[in-house]
Amino acid sequence: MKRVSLTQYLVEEQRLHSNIPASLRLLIEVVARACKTISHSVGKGALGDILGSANTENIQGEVQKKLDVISNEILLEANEWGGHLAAMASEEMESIHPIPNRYPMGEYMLLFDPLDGSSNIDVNVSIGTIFSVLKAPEGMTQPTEADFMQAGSQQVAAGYAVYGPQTMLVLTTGNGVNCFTLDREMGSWVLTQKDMQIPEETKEFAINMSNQRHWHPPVTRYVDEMLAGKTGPRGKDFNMRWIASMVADVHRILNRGGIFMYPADQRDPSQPGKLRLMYEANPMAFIVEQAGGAATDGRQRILDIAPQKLHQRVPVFLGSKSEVERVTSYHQE
Ligand code: P6P
Repeated sequence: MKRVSLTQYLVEEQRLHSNIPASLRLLIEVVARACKTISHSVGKGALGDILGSANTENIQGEVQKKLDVISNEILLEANEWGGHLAAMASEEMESIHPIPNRYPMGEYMLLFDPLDGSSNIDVNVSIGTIFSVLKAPEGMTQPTEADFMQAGSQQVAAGYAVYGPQTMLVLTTGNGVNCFTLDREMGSWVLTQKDMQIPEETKEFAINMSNQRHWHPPVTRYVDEMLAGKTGPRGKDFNMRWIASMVADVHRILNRGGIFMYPADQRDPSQPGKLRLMYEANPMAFIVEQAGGAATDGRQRILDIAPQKLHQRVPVFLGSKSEVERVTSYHQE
């Protein structure tokens, strides 16, 4: 296949759909370049002073890894001077990050989890960066958290980088999902998978089974039926995967199907699940739906949820459409 760079792809996509104006193309290219820098840092491992704890806590009360803080800084510094953004928000920062006054404000707002899967950093398992792009409200002059409270259906772009055996960038701007592989020698992103489609059927599920005793009945029923295998109500055997890096689990599902679940459970009703709506569930739901899959919180489309708080959590069921519809129907019975 003739090598198509990220820039060429974005220019041609704009010609086709007129939905990637120059400022959005700049935003995506800047984020992609920042992900290259994060990939380089992640790849150093113990050879760079980047592993282990930063001895600080984020808003979630989670101990931050050095790479969490480094990745967050890389994304902030890469994006604040370009004039394409009005503000940023990150899992690693309690409040929003307005563009400094010394730079012009743009029409977009960028949200990200700079390094997702931190528990895997120190043991060399794939991790990733997740990002979501919203339009700044018309006439906004001083960004506030309220300006970010837009449903996932309002996203103009979303993507993730996965730092694994290959470094890959998966992107949607609302016309399908495309995947780019980092050519480390050239330092460029090369289009390697076009219009990714999630198989509607699957035999593979992803959930952290250690929480099983806390699940609500619909989840228990759904998983028990799969564990019952060929002689059970599903009439077929299922396989299980849990990488504990959402980006890696979602990337597998984009490529070969599956269902990813991080449900609410009976432990703490005020914390429904572990994943955050604005910069984990929404971007992944946009990508999954654009690839022909489905994404719900057990009752409604994730992209339809009206956000209340920047760091709010949401239960997540996403992947092969037939399985997401089944487990969602169990919640509605
Ligand atoms: P658990 C990583 O910390 C993360 O936010 C997601 O990437 C991942 O799917 C989940 O948490 C793993 O959670 O409870 O299995 O460690």
